[in-house]
Amino acid sequence: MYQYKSKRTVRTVAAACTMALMPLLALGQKNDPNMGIVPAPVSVSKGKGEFKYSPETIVLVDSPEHKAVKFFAEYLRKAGLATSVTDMRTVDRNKMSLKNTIYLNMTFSGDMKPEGYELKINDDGVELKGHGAGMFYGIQTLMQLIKPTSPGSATIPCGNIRDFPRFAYRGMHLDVSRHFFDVDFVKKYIDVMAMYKLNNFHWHLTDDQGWRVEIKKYPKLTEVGSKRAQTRIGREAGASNAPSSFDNTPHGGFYTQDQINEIVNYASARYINIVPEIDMPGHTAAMLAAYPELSCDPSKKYKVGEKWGVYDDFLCPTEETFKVLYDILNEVMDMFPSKYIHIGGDECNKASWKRSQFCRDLIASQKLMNEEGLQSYFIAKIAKHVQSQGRQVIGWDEILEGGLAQGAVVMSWRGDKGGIAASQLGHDVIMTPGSGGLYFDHVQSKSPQEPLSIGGFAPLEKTYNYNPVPEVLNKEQQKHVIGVQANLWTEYIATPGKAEYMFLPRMLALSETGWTPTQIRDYEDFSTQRLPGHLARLEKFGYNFRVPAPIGAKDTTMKGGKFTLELKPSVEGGKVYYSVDGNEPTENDLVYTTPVEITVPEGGTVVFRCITATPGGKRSVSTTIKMEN
Ligand code: TNX
Repeated sequence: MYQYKSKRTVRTVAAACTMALMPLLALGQKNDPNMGIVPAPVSVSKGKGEFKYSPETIVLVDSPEHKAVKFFAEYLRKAGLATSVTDMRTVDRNKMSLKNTIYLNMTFSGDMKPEGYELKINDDGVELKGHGAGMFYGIQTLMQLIKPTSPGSATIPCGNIRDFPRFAYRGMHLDVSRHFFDVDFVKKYIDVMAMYKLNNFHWHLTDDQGWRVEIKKYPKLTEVGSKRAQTRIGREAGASNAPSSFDNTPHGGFYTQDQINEIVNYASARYINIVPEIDMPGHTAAMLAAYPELSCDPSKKYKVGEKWGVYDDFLCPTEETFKVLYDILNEVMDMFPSKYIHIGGDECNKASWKRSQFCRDLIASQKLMNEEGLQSYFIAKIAKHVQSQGRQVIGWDEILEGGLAQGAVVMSWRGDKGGIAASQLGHDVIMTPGSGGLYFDHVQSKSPQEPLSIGGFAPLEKTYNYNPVPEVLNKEQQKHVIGVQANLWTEYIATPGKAEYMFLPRMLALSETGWTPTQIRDYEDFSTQRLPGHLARLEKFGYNFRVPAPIGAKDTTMKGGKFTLELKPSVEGGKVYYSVDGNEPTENDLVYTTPVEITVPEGGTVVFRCITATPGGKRSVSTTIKMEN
């Protein structure tokens, strides 16, 4: 949106401009009602003044062993705000003054919504009420509000916040099969999820291109299945199989059960559940490379996938296969305490089943309709096994085909329709459609400067505005939408830096979709008032991210003779650089300080280009504004 300095300019310029322009609010004129917090809380009333945190401030707690309290104490220590944590049980409440204290209150009376909290910040003290996850989320909010000033000191703006999430399931997915990501990166991913109150980490551990979890009973899954000889370079479309189209570099990696344990505990300390996914019956080339006897044609030579896409060969539904899968799932359930176990079920094109006499016979003997029925038979057996251990299965929306297994939760990825159908059948669903801007492997802008990606188009605003509850559902059916998730598939994402570029800042938009009530969601407030501060904070924490275009700038062509361009850096503490000769701006170009006045000679054109540069030296892709007279 273009912003203009004065009403007079607006009128003059607007008269000369095309409809492409929707000027009007001066930047920064709108006051953020959410105290900068992401995701925006349910209710905020801003106060006056601030609480001054000093070395004398006492943190009072009901239970020092509580994991949220331990987390907060560790944060204070790392932020140089070390203070004494006093156990409330050791003091006389009647004599204790709450002045100059931060009281983490877990023993209050009265109701609190699940995962909810209440935070009161006055100039003489802070009180946070919550239980379990609620206390943890209150702490996350508090951490967003604390502004360190000098060593040992900080300020916290006064205000009252009451907050709880819209959805119980707020998820982020990570594909570690197409490219392996190490333990440190997984922890860093979990850290940022926790900062934004996301509570389910969907860990895509197996696929055609690599099996990434140690299974003691079947060691070849990792010995063989975790390594591929090489990887296809560049985009798959129209690709040849010529040796030159591969990188000739082995790729591999897996997590030992000890490492998995460590990560499960790490996540749990941050109130994040891990949903492990063992994809079946499709996306199993890595498994077949290790155990070809699980395929419909064991005489064939299978290798761990080196290209992307959907493979023809996958698991054969023999009793031997089911036995192996039950064993694998038993080990997985021992490692992951999650109520939900994801069993994939996506993109199984059934080619090898069609060729197999065994499958044809099974379809006949089980009186199934066809291969779709066989897929449903497969999933139902697996679901039954998982449920017999007291867990619930989640599957991609293909598990609807041929009949949905009892109790299965559906993850709707091919649009909303799978989610709609499943909730109408009375099943719980998690919405994660690519068409809703929730595929974080899709590009974030149409600029040729974006890095190579799988395609698709999911700009921040689209992610932000996705509505997980389709309007066609009635009230009862709507209750089956238990949450929302975004997916990070990594065919074209080989490094932590690129992964971070792809999921930030979109993860913050997702967090607000999952948490904040629809009525108070506001993209303008999110992207212009709150995001800049969060990006600066994420940069300090060592995250890479896609730097948004300067606020106020959008690729466009405008007609007219006089323009005033008012811009703002999209990252707090950053700068806007621009050029007026059409060249790509860099830090050596003009630095934006005040609104730029541009006069376009009659018959002429001015090409204005601008970027945001962050305090840490990251740059946005450039935005081009063409002005023609
Ligand atoms: C579809 S989403 C897949 C994945 C790919 C992804 C790429 C889903 C259940 N299956 O195997 O990685 O598209 O965007």
